[in-house]
Amino acid sequence: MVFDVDAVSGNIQSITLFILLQEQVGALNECLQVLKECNVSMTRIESRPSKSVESGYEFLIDIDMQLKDAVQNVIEEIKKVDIVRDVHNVSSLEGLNDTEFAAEKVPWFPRKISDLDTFINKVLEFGKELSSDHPGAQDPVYRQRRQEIVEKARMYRTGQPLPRIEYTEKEKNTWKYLYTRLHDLYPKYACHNYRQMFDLLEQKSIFTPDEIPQIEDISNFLKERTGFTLRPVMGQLSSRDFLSSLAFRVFHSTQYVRHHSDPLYTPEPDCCHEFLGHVPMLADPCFAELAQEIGLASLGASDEDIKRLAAIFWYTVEFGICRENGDIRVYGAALLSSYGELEYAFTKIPEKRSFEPSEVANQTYPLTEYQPIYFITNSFCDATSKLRDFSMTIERPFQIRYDPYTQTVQVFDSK
Ligand code: NLE
Ligand code: FE
Repeated sequence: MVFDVDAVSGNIQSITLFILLQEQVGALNECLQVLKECNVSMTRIESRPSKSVESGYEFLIDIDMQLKDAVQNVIEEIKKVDIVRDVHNVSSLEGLNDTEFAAEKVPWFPRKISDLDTFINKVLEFGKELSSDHPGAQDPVYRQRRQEIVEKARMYRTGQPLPRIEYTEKEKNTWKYLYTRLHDLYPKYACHNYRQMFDLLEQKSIFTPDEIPQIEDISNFLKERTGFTLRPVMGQLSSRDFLSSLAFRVFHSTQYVRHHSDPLYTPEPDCCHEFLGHVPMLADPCFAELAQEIGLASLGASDEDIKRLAAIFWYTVEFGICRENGDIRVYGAALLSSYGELEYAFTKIPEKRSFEPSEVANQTYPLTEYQPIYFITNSFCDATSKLRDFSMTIERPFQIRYDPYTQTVQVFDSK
């Protein structure tokens, strides 16, 4: 035994160690042996492949220490293990402070779930004032109704009950019309994972053609399935803000309904798009994990990288198509919520290319028209693993870990 940290009494403190190992059979075991010899109890461990060292592995290990000064001794002992490339106490850094962030020119990002409240009034052009080519732009009654609905999103703060909307007959008719039309197309065009979750939502009577679901009921459903929750939003957020919320498994959802004059396509997100497009996919555990990973990769990323992540998001989460049993199927939300574009996507008009993250990341796209190009992946699983590979390539001068218990992100120096 090297020394016994329990020998001195004091308050127990939780310390997080960052350890970088060269991959080798039993490598981790050797480090854990050191902890055992130091009589240190480990309370949590996380691992991932290293981005900086080839065939290296990074571990974050939480240990309970009674004596703070003993941490350095433990670190020194671990350093002696020859496959250890780096080890340091990341909890002592308590994240990089604001001055360090400013020096590194790291854009601000949310650290805790209530930080998402800062996005409330930051909506893009469509949000409060409809742009002129929106079908509802010239309809004062529609605009007034939207105002009423977004007002509830404006008042919402993290932790409050999610606002419920009493939808009008006109809105319910729009929903019902789109729902029934899409319902007929899904068996032919929607991917397996989507249909499975859609069926479950129907079984639970959350999805029915007659009633527009409430975000509260959907959020409770998602929470049980994947830990995702919805929060109301006044309109479209910037890519940076929107993506960052995914790090917390929070999905921003509009509550207003598209204009009744064109139920089969709307240029911007509305609740039909969020519910019929995104919700079934967010209920899939594999997809949820992936969505969060993109969110985590976006935190503090450069403007250039946010643009690339947003393009990848666009061509997968919004407009993704995959192969399934020799056919092509849709998993992208913006197609799954638009009868018009869903049918169009399967015609010969749009170009279809195979999905290559590095190509897609630099692709530009129209926001408010049918897409000229779609990208196809080999399978839904392949799409998620390609997305993951891409999100791993985003370089930042620090590392991030999400703590689901406190719903906070921990930032630490990885240099
Ligand atoms: N065009 C989609 C629809 O009609 O549902 C909405 C797109 C949101 C990005
Ligand atoms: Fe969307």
